[in-house]
Amino acid sequence: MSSIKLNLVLCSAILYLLVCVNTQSVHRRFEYKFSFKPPYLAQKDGSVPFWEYGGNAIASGESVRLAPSLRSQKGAIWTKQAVSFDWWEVDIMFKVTGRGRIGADGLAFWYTTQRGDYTGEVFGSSDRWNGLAVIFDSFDNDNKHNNPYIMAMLNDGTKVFDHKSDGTTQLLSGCLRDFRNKPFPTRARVEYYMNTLTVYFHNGMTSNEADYELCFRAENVQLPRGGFFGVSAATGGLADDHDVIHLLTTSLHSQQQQSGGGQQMSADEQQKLSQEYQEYQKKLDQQKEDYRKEHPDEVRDKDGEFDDWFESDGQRELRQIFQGQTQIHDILRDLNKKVDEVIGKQMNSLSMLTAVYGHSQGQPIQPGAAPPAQMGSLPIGRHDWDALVTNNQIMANTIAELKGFIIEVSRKSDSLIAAGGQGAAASGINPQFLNEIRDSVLQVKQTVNSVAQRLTTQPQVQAMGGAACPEVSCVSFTSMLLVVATQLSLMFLYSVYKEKKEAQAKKFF
Ligand SMILES: [Ca+2]
Ligand SMILES: [Ca+2]
Repeated sequence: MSSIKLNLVLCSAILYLLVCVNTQSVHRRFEYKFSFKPPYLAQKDGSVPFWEYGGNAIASGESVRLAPSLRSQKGAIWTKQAVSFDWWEVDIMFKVTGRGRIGADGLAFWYTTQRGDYTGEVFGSSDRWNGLAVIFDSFDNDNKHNNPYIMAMLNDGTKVFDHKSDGTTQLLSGCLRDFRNKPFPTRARVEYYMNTLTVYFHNGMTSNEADYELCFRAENVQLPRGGFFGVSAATGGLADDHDVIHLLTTSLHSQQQQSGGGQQMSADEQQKLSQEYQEYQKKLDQQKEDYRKEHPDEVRDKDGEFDDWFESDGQRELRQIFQGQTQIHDILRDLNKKVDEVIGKQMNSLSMLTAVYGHSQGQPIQPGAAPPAQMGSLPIGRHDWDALVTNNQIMANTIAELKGFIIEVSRKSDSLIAAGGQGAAASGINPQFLNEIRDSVLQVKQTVNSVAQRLTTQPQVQAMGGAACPEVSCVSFTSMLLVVATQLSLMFLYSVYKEKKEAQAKKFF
């Protein structure tokens, strides 16, 4: 009993915490100047609006290939503007793919005071950076069998990244996750809010948006203000393709920030920004229109590329397997949620019944009887008490009805056995099958007898103790009766069906 109470206290404490967290709501704003995504990620001149890229990086309409699967390639993409907000969340969707069982070197997300070089030494960007690097390190340089690895490293502009040890002694935190060659794009969500840095990772085994898991959380992280966002990648002797499909930035503002001086600024700024955005959108639409006019045969070309539209048997099979897996995963998660709900409800009812039982010990519950004298101190009112007593009565009546029903079924099954025995020779029903049915029916009869016995002894026990039947066994008992009844009816139907079928088969011969 004490463990149940302890659990309840814990549950309410967690609920309270959740409510507290929810009340401190975060205002979020999508920052299009610090984001890119398909379609039309790159414009027709190859530029990515608000971003600049270099090295071996190539941008297309669908993704930015930071480093292709060739030896010793380096590339990066950086925001043109410095960040103007304190707290942010960046969602990066990327793919690291290669033919090898192992690949190299990896990819890095940056938030630094200066944009890095396009030919730097650290995953395609500069060493001795000032700010944050979240590194997706594919290659196991120190041969400790702990790569691919995701890690964050802070630098004040003095430290040189130690490739030989994969930065093991320098990292802030990290997690061992494989991000290469996944069926769906992998994703990372880097959140920096109130000096807490959190990295979530989506392993790309499903296409479900909600399947992020925590990689690490670090508190008291001080990042410099006004930095630049960037993503870079590099290959070595081994080479993977490093593609970034999208990078979406959201600025995070606490409630205080909203109600403070930020309000005035945001009204003007917002109007200016939305105007700018509309102009940009118009320009983009115009360019798309021009492009279509200049390339009228584009549609016809696309028709010719039928090969892309088909998939091989292997590809289809794989796709179907992953779709199935995703569905199973979703169902399991929903089931988990429901089981949690049921457990919660059960705990509530248990605690209520425990309270009632504790106070009414020694005083049998009689239908229509007045509640006990100490009712006033109970956590339930008279109304609840009456409801409980009525429920009890209804339950007893239902059990009595079920008993009658089962006795009837039992009688019918007896006559069925007798008829089956006579008709077996005539209709040619397999004697083994009949024996099986007989065994099952005998088993059921035994169960029914024991049930009937229990039903007759139960009222006496109730009259003596008032609570000799614990709540849990009552519930399983009723469901057991139902199962027995269903089983009997099914068997009856099956034997009739079989007889008919055999008779039909006979007609054919
Ligand atoms: Ca490495
Ligand atoms: Ca390593």
